[in-house]
Amino acid sequence: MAKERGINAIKEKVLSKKYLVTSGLPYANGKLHIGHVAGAYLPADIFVRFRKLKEDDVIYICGTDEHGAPISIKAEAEGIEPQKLVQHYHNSIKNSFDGIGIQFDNFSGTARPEHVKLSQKFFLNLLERGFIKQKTTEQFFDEKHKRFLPDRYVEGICPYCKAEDARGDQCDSCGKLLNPTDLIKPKSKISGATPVLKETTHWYLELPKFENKLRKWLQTKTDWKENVYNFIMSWLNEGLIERAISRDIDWGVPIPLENAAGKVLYVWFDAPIGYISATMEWAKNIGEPEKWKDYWLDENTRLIHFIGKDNIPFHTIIWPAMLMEQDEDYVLPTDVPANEYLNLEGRKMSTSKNWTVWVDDFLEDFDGEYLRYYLAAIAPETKDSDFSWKDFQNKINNDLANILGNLANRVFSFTKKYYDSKIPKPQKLCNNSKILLEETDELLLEIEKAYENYQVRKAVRLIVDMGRLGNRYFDENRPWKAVKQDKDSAAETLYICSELLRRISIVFSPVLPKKMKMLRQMLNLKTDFTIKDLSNQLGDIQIGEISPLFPKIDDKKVRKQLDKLAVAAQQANPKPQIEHKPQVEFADFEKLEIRVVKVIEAEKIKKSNKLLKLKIDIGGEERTVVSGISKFYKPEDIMGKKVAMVLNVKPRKIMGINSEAMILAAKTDDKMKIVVPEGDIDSGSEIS
Ligand code: B3M
Ligand code: ZN
Repeated sequence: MAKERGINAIKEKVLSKKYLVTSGLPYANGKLHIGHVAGAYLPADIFVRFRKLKEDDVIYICGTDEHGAPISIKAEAEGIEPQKLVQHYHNSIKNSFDGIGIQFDNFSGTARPEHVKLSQKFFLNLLERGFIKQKTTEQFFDEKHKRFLPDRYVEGICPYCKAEDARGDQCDSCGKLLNPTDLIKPKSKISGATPVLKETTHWYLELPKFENKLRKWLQTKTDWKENVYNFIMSWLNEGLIERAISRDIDWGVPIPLENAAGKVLYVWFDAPIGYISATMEWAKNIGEPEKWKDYWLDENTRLIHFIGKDNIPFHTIIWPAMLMEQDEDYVLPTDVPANEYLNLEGRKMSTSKNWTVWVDDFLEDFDGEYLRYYLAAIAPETKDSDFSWKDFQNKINNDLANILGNLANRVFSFTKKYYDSKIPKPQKLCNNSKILLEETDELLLEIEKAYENYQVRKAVRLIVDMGRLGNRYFDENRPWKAVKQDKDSAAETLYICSELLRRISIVFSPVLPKKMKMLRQMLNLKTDFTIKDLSNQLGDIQIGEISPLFPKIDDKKVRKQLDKLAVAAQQANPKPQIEHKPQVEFADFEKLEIRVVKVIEAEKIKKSNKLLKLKIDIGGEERTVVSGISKFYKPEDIMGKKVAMVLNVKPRKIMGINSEAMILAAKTDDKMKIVVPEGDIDSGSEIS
């Protein structure tokens, strides 16, 4: 199945030429972070750039998701109007995208009038065709704030995986879609109180009516990524249910019906329609208002939705169903290459705990293309992956600086120094030059296939391998020696390495557009090119201005980032600050007599739930001790044990018993551990 799927995928992808690529619309309630970039934006941008290399007709459409509970919750928290909030974060997110070279043909927003109008049209089409019904049900109501609580205003325990922080519409831990009433121990996100159930009327998309059509359509998707295809089929096999598509909040697309005052469309109903409204806006912006139809109303369009895995159900079940029953014959998603999650330093990312890397912060210290490279190299394509600052530094300094940057630097500086920056194209090539070029031709084919199949990790690995081949070829040919005896052979080495770098400048451009443009300028090559240029081998070389392609990342900058995370971790789980006691003289410490003693008897003291009565042996001398350890140690736990005790604290009467020593134990709020010597040692041994 997988083999057949792969071949089909490549054959079909090569044939069709028109793409409409989208990425999940980021909520306009926060800044852009690396998890977003790795999941839905970088993979899409790389794919779009690759398609442009192939001279396909491709547009990349996105925008901010500006409705829904997350937005109104945040706006209320900040005491501003939702419109103001979304405008702020729309700009912030767009600036971050610009900083890392994510290039959309249009970046719109769903609070715009055209989007509202189109969403209402989608709703009415489905209603008139009998795919939406009205239902009165009980919904959570916050009595303190006198308002109904839609999905994301309710949090609780996931009924499936028992995750504590499940939201009313979806559990982030197991991905299950939920209704707020499914949650265990639900609580209002506004007041924290337990909400009550009250009757309210809403509109429901009758998904079960789409089951057969969806199954038939999904069965043609055998070339979809395994993780996506399996998720959908398991979802379908659980049976589709009607889903509420309206909410009792005032920020959103108003339901276009008389009896719907105060009700708006559920954000996940209107958001995907944003893909179309943003394309309409794009068409208007380029002065061809009807051009959006060339993409959305043409069955030859390959509609590719890049998303994170939590958005799979909406993009592969609900959204296609919505498209199937409209007055326009919209194209259905051709592919939905969802990525898995990106973790950070081995832990799940959490924006609320600031356990993330904000793109604007990253750009203060690092080149945006370094983020592109690293997130491509560790892309969570088939399983979650982990962003580690040390690994980031290593990959940049090794793969980019030491392999590719070093190759370019030595070839170009050598050419400048010994050949006055000019090398004529050699008339004939020696054998190992031909072999190198043949090896890189094979790699180029594999790289192209990898891009076709959204395997950016593989593409990037193979490109770095090309750099390794170049360095090995350079070292084996030793041009620094050859230049003294046989200048032409040294020239051939430099020429071949430059040709290799030229090829890399083309196939690496989807990942590192700016850096590859720099490389091409050093080679004095045109900076607009397509994949066809791969076959235009270098003519005479004229090296231009050279500069370091990939400056290394120093430890200081990485340290600064790790310190930031340490602060975030401390703030998220504040450890109680230890209050130290005043310092004492060493002589004071020496007055204490601390020894290893053996517990030879132990019993609970009646009428006390804290105290044990112990008899200890101090190397022949016996004493009685009363210790407050019985909440953590039963007599049998401590009997026969050698422990540390202070022997010269004045004896004290405790519960009528004369206690002649003090046991040493480490304790926290809920734990206590007695201090014992590591390994055996005689009773009475002094501890100092
Ligand atoms: N706004 C983003 C998310 O759930 C959501 C995507 C909408 S795509 C139509 O993370
Ligand atoms: Zn769950």
